[in-house]
Amino acid sequence: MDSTKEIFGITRRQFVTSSAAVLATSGFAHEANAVTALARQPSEQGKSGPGAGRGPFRVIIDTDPGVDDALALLLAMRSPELKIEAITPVAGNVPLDLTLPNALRMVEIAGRTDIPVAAGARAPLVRRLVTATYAHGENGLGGAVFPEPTTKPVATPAADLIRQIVRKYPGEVTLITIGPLTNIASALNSDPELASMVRGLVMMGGSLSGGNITPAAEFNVYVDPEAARIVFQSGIPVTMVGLDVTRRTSLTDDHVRALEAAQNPVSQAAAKIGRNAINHNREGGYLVGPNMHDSLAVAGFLDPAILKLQDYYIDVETTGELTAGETLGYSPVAGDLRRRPGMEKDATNMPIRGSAPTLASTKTSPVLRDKFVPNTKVAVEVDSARFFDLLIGRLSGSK
Ligand SMILES: [Ca+2]
Repeated sequence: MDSTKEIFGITRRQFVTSSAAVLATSGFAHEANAVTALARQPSEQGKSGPGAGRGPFRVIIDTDPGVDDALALLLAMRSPELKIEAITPVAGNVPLDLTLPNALRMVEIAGRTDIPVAAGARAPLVRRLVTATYAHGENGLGGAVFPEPTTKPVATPAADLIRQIVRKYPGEVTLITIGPLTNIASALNSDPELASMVRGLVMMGGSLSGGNITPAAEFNVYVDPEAARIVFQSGIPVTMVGLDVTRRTSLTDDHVRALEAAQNPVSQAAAKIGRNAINHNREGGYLVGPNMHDSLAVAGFLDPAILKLQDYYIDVETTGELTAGETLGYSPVAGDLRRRPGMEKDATNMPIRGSAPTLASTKTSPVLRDKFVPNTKVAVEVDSARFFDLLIGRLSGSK
């Protein structure tokens, strides 16, 4: 499958062309176009909103459960729009020895042991693993305890399974990644043609407004920045659902009470995880949260009206002593770089530069890209109420 394959109902070439062309038109048109990236999916059948008979869409969910991963997995498994081809745990919030059984627990709770679960990477590509037990508890589920799973993972390693599934359904599989990107990067590294066969990648990760594990970096990208960079530069159309929007999705007592009231195993498990997470957050003295980062990425795929997207060129800082894992977003139509109507065309020529040369270097200032070409649609606004309607409704079984 070459670069003309279909993505969201348009070809990859059209995706790039339309993204570039729209920059030459008005800011409003740009915005309108940006919003359509995810919205193309429901429009395929002329319907809108969740549960409108769309799909099913083939997806692989790459995850590091993780409190919000657990709820995201349960949401996905309760969503008829998704044909979940595999769940591929990776080391992240907690080590693989916990993320793998946690994923299997969620599959059992949802009664979806038909979904293959494949063990992924134990460590990032070139770094030591940094975990987030401070946020997710020692067991990764905020201290909510569930029985040991009896379901076993499949024998195929995650990166191999990702490659096999994408090759089996070229142009059809969307990767939903809600953990560090090690498994995906490993799959892409093993098969140079693979990226062109992936329909799209919806990522919880990154931020254009500061980090959550360092001032610069969001956790998933911080853990494996080299892997994230491979993904952003792969040519796969990426939708980045980062802290810019996920910070606006605080789980509340009311949400948890709604889950507790519903008498089904998924809702009860989600309530237990949610209750523990809220308590854990309060004990930590936080004023807001816990945020449902990962569920938002899944929900945004299910119901594109939840997120507003904007075209960016995203790259990842990998060498900064203080900034490794930072996602840099270039847009010639954002902030001070906005041009008046009719002048946006020039802005697409914006070169993307690295740091200035040092006195010891004979090189001129490196130009990383000679002009702006978007590679990512970044979620810049979220309809949080609509998101929680979907999340709580699906988990409780009322929607
Ligand atoms: Ca996660």
